[in-house]
Amino acid sequence: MLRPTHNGDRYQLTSATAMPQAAGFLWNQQMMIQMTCRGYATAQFMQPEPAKYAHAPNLEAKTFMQPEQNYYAHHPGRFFYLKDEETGELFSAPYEPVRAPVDHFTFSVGKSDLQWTVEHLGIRMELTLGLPSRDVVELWSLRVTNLSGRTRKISVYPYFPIGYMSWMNQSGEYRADLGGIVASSVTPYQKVADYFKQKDFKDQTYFLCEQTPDAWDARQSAFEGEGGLHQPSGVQAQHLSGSDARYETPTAAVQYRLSLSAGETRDYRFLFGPAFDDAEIKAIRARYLSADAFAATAKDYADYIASGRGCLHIETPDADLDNFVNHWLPRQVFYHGDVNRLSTDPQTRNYLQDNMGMSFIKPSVMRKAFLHALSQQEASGAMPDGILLAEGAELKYINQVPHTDHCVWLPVALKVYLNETADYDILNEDVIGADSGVALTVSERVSSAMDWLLQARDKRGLSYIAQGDWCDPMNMVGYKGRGVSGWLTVATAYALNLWAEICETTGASSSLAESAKHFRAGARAVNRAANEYLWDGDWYARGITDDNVTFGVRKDQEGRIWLNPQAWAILGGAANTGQRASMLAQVEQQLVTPYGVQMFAPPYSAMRDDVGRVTQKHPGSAENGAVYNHAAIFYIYSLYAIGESDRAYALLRKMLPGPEEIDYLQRGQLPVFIPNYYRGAWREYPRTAGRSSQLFNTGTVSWAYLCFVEGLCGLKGCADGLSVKPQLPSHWDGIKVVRQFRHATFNVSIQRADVDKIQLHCDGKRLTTSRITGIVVGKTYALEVFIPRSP
Ligand code: CEZ
Repeated sequence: MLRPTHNGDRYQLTSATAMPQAAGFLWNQQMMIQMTCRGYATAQFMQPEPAKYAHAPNLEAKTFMQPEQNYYAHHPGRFFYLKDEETGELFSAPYEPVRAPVDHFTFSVGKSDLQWTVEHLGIRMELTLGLPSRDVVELWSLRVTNLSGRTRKISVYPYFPIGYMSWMNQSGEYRADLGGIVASSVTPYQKVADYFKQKDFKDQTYFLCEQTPDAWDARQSAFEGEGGLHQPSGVQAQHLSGSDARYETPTAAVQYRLSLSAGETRDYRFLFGPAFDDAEIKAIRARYLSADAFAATAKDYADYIASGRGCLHIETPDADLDNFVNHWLPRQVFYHGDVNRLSTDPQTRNYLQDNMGMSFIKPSVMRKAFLHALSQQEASGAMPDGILLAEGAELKYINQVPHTDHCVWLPVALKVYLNETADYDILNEDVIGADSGVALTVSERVSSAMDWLLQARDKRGLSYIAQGDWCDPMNMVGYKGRGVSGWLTVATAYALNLWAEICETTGASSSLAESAKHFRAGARAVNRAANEYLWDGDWYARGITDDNVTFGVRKDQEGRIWLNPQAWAILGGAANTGQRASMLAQVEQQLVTPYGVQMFAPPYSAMRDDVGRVTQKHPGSAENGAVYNHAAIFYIYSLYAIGESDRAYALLRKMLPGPEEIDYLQRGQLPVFIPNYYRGAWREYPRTAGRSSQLFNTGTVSWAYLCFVEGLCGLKGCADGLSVKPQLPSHWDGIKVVRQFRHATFNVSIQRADVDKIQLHCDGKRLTTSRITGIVVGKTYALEVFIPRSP
């Protein structure tokens, strides 16, 4: 049903019904498209805010990308009907809208294209979707082959619904001069000011055909008629009717009537996308609509994707894991760092963590993003809720709700960048405040952010939560101004310690040495407060409400134990060895499921109005007790930090669907990305537990890559080189790794042997330390690492 090909750089699904939501996605800096195996599509492009060129058939609300989207018969998609002209039989590729059982189905997800092969009625249809690396346009190719051994008369109908474009103005028609269907609209607005913002929008949607079709429909109702999408009236007729749409819902359906001799093949190419005007459509056609241009574009796009290939190649006993780490995980990290989730105002924590991942792929991107984020720091040292990326961008959605954690992510992201690059010069870089115009160095700004965290605490020394911390929807713990976050308290200690460590490492100036002392002392104070007020006997509480109720504690029926405070108490040093042991045991007992570790348990079944809207989400979905992978990866990272290699690996492996078929079916997702969550509520709702959100926007991936690089493989950068401390799960004998690091290549073999501590050989010579220093740019090193048999 599901198999990797070509060394795992493609995954093929051979059923359209086993995992109906299974999807792949492609993007460039201007657009993104996610397509399910059955042909439904969700696409967006930036102008500069996210916009659509194929719409739902009804008025749509604007929102950020959502998990677990439901698809329905009229959902936007890209479909190809095929009719046998002799018998009238019909099917559609990939699968929707006809849903005819076909003889052969393959959905093949590649890193730089999506393909389908569908065979039925003795005809094969092969579809490929590609994107260019810059422009907003879908490149579709269709190959039709007659497999039946006799001459056939068929009609093929590409059908690309355009949907309800606008309540002000929408239309569509076939344009012989442009060679396709063009739908026009005016993006609705009411304020005069919006006219000036929107007048340059790409309000046209085109569907261009390389070969002139025999017939077409540009009006949805004419194409669909009384037959419905399973049997459109247009398709039942001999010819599509040549309709237009005049303030009616437009569509793009065209017909090719053909006679194919036995074995004959025909190739077609189409373009689909948004444009401003005819001139732009003509230019797009000229640039892309030919066999040569398709080939050149595919190569260019593959190069673009390959430019995000990451710094790690592994060969372990688990081939599916290798596929994921070598091909798909860096791709998803690259997506996040390259396009910032197609948002012009990413949440500050997302922006910093998504770019943190770029440290492994294109460190210069992370550097620039870090400086950009700091330029929006407030005079108080606080970081804003979102980082504005485009001129005229505004803080939207969740960024209008005050959250108190954003400063934490500065040292977290910076540390990863410094480990990877040793670019300590960045600390002396001047950053000019966007509002204030004041120049401060990076280290001054990070210090002021850390001081902000230190002062944003109550009399007890616990961190205020306002209307949320990392957990966005935890909006009512502290909205009256008194509630505190247990997680943010221990995370503050982690941030302070990280920053102190960076200051100590550079150590050059005495002021940095002073800062280090100051922040170490701050972290100790914070941790003392955490232990005094938040330790509940076996684990840390999640917080204390405005009305002084401690929650996330033993006596709670719901939301009893939360993962984040435990993970970050390990990282930040609040927890001593004894506390760690009891936390780990409780997490194991209360939170670990076959699909990963839940963010908390039990899920809330009803509103708790001193915690907030997180408790109103469906139990087991999203933040309400799902296996929320971002929270899970913090915990995994903390396990690697304390050498809990087996626990860490077991949970890390569960981020990935499979490899057993039953697990794929339950999760419903291909192993080509990590979703933001798998359903939790494993005890309460086992039927849905494990189901993927299908949402590939998640802060998880930069941390997951970090866990593979620095945790599992233990190949972590330090100021003067590369430190080597692998943490293989105990059932593995050895692995091979190729690690790109500071412009050198390390071919690493890690083997269990009869040694009592790690032994390192570099280019045949035994080293006395476990780090490689004096790394030479361009050089290839051979490392042999022997690790003890029992950890
Ligand atoms: O958004 C994510 C945020 O992007 O939720 C995480 C948070 O740390 C990330 O920064 C945990 O709360 O508003 C909501 O209720 C949504 O659930 C968002 O919080 C959530 C969405 O999954 C984003 O795609």
